[in-house]
Amino acid sequence: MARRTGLSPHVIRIWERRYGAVVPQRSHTNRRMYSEADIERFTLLRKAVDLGHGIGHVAKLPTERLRQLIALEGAPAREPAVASVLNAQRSAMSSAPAAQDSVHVEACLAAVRRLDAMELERAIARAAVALSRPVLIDQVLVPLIHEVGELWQVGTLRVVHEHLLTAAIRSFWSTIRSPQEALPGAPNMVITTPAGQIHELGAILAAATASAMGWRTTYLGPNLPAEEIAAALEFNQAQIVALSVVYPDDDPLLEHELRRLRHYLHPAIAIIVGGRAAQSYHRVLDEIGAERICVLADFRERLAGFRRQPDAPLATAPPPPAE
Ligand code: B12
Repeated sequence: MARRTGLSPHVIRIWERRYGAVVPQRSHTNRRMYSEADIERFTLLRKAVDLGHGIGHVAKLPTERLRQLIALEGAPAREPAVASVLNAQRSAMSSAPAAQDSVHVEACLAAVRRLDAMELERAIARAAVALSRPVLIDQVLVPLIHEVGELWQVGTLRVVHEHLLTAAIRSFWSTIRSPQEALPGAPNMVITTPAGQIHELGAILAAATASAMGWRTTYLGPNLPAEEIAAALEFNQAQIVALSVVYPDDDPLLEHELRRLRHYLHPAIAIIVGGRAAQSYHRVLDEIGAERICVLADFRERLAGFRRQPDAPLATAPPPPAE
């Protein structure tokens, strides 16, 4: 397959998984079985990428359209009319998700594989210079985290690789965050994960998303009991608490913690919960009036539409436990 298409097995897998470029059939032992049509499609996609198209722009094009594209652009000399068709096609495609990011994902992933902390930090920093903050988060960091998670699950990477990535993202977030980012008079948000939730990257990404939009953010790390979260909201006069819930999807302690949190907060304080396991707690989230927002783009919209309450509500956290 790799020999016939000119693509490495790794790229083939990424194009399949991340971009849905080809959906191969599976054998009864779950091995991928590529047809001639799949091979042609990968070959056309490789040529399109060689011609300068981002894989994200072309991955979902019908094969016939790809053939036309290669025939048009691969031709040695171009008539002016052809050039204008190409430009029209390019601008039509530019509304598709950008894919300049895949280069950055690959660079970061290569550094993770080599367990090269310095190179990983450099690769993230390069992406941060080249891309806007939302693109960096949505198109580089999120796919990178998910990819590392999958490679870890199948045993290609080890937990140390995941730890390296988590450490790099945590340190990247603290270096890019600057107090100047917060707009004057900006509302304040507390971001954390509830007690028992140790996966913190979703919370870090939510914090990075909010602070890039000019919010004052207080990121508290993971695994906080309800009364501490409420105390942080009270100290900072925060109006939103954003929580990330990733694993597991059936923790009764978490339900209890969420109810306790609601109990300590003024009803006007918004509780926003995201993360891959948030959906599993929809009942308790509905019960406490929390908003479930699992896509960072929706989070941005929500924050853009946020209106400060006229009289800032307070959380009423219980006093700290006696020594
Ligand atoms: C990093 C990581 C770890 C690290 C965590 C380190 C740390 N300090 O955070 C460590 C090694 C400790 C770890 C441990 C474990 N992990 Co883990 N881990 C991951 C990994 C790679 C990233 C997790 C993460 O932070 N995701 C958060 C974000 C990036 O992803 P997301 O939840 O999909 O969120 C998206 C949106 O919902 C949104 N979002 C997220 N949060 C929020 C919050 C708000 C407010 C908003 C608006 C949006 C939002 O943003 C994201 C981007 O779109 C994932 C892989 C993955 N695909 O997620 C596995 C994963 C979550 N882990 C998994 C497992 C199984 C475990 C362990 C049980 C492994 C073990 N055998 O010990 C333990 C559990 C520990 C525990 N007690 O909970 C599984 C869970 C499978 C499942 N059934 O759900 C995953 C999916 C890996 C896998 N593919 O199998 N893990």
